[in-house]
Amino acid sequence: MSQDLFPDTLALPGLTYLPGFALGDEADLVRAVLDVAQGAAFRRMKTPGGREMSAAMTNCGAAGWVSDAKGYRYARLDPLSGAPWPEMPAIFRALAERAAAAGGFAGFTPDMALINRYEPGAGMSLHQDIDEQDFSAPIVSVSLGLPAVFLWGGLSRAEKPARLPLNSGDVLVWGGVARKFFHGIAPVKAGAHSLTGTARLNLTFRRAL
Ligand SMILES: O=C(O)CCC(=O)C(=O)O
Ligand SMILES: [Mn+2]
Repeated sequence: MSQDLFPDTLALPGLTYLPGFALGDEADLVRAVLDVAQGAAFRRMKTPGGREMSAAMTNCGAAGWVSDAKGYRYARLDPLSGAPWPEMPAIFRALAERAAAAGGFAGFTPDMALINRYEPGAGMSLHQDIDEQDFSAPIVSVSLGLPAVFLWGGLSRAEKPARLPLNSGDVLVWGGVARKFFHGIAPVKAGAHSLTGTARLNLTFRRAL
């Protein structure tokens, strides 16, 4: 069932919250993440300013999101191995397409997924997803493992973000006028989850190329 976050206002259209949408696929999704990580290890990238990000990342699909001294970008090859990123698991693509359709973006097919791994204390500061070629495509974001608080701002960094608690199996879809809204993840609290242990995993599906 889809649920509009702020049904009484037009202030934040474009974000669809699908609580528990991926619950039936949780175990298979986590297994697929481990498969991807066999081919392209999780690593903590550096911002262009030289700061190590707190979330560890890897990618699958036609390109991977990377960050280093040269900036943020999509790369067809994994800079760690020099090889293409692992293929996107079929279960990833199927879930992303179903969720996008449920969020009003029927026909969306991701060409990559960025996978974030948050250990306790790790988070993601407010940012926009703006390195992709095609902003008509939405972002589909899947949460697995430890809970987190999603921060949902606006078009300007100054806007105070709303706080949306996310649990394992929850999916968010945002696009259209909200495609470039600032968002982030508050530092993840320590805990244990039967499938992911001490971590939260996030799959972010995009049309990057
Ligand atoms: O972990 C999340 O839920 C959000 C991740 C995110 O915004 C990103 O990878 O760009
Ligand atoms: Mn993002």
